[in-house]
Amino acid sequence: MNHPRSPSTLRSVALLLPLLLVAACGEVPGVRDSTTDTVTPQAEAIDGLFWFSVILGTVIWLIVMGLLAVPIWRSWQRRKRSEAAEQVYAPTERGPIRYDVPASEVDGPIAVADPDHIAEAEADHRVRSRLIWWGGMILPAIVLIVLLVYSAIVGNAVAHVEEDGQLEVDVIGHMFWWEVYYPDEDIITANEIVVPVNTPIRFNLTTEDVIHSFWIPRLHGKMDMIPGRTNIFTFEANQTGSFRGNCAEFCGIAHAQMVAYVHVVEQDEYDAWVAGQQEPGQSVSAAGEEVFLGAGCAACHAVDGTSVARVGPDLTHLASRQMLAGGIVPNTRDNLATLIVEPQTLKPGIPMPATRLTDTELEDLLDYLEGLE
Ligand code: HEC
Ligand SMILES: [Cu+2]
Repeated sequence: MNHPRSPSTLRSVALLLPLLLVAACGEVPGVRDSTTDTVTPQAEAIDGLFWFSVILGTVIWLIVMGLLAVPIWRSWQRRKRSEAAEQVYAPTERGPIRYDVPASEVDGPIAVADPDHIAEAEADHRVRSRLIWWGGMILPAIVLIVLLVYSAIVGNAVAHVEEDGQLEVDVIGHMFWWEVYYPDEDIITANEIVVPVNTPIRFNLTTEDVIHSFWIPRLHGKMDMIPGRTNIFTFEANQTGSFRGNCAEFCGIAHAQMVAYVHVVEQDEYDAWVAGQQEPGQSVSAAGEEVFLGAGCAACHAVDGTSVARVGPDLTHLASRQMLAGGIVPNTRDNLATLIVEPQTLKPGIPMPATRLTDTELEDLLDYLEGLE
């Protein structure tokens, strides 16, 4: 065992502090992911439960620490007293004998003989057994029941939203991106989900492969995406903005780069977005489309009319998205080029092959992709 203040302990503490500080800074500029900075009644209810548990836990911890301090303090007092009466002499025939024992232990048998001490010991015993019953069983049971009831109430409250005027969106987890389908609007997109503000929303969560967990901290708690099952994730955002989240269930090598955005916008902006998404994909570059089809991209990606492939994100309206590759990099020409030529550099573990193209082919393909509005 290390001495508590050995250099290695000091070093780990010294390393840990900046690490914690850095962790606190893990924020994308302009985007806050905090669970406590809520924008829906659902997240707010969960936040309430969180703070209730934290405060209750802190109070209980302080009480327990206080109770622990009592015997420690008492034993200090006892030691101080015994140090004061360090030497105890007992007369015998051969003169005084020194006992090298603490006075407190010599007290023992005398105390039992003393009726006052007997009463005191009995009272002490009663206090102790009451402490065990109340502190060890009754109070913890009450605390657990309160937490159970409160979390059941919160769980029930966040499981439903108003059904009238509800917008339904299917969100399907893939390694390592999110497929998004609006059944009523017949829109298909990826990674960025656009929804109107002040409208009850229902996401039907499922997965195409392994278990993922959908989590947008400012909107709601985590919810698993389980093969063969649909989990319902409901919320109503009362504020516009872009809310970011990450897959919260380890699903493979690029799990940490499986980012989702929910863009909450005003109703008219949403309507305009829907109208844009419902238009057929237009290609501005016929040469680029040829490259796209020739390079085998359509085996995995659909662009209106080119294929029905769902292995990779639908690219019909790729240019309308702000981010690329599971929400990890901005949708720029440079990032598109890297994604096509060396996808593993952009996102290690991505199930998309590198494509070899001539410079002209690449430029044509990029024109084509950038034209997919
Ligand atoms: C074997 C299947 C496959 C092939 C072939 C393929 N891709 Fe992909 N592609 C994927 C997958 C899977 C993703 C999503 C990966 C991720 O984000 O984790 C992806 C992502 C993308 C994205 C990002 C989309 C977004 O919204 O984030 C673009 C753009 C793209 N591919 C273009 C192409 C082009 C152009 C080609 C042809 C040169 C191509 N892909 C060939 C599987 C493929
Ligand atoms: Cu995942």
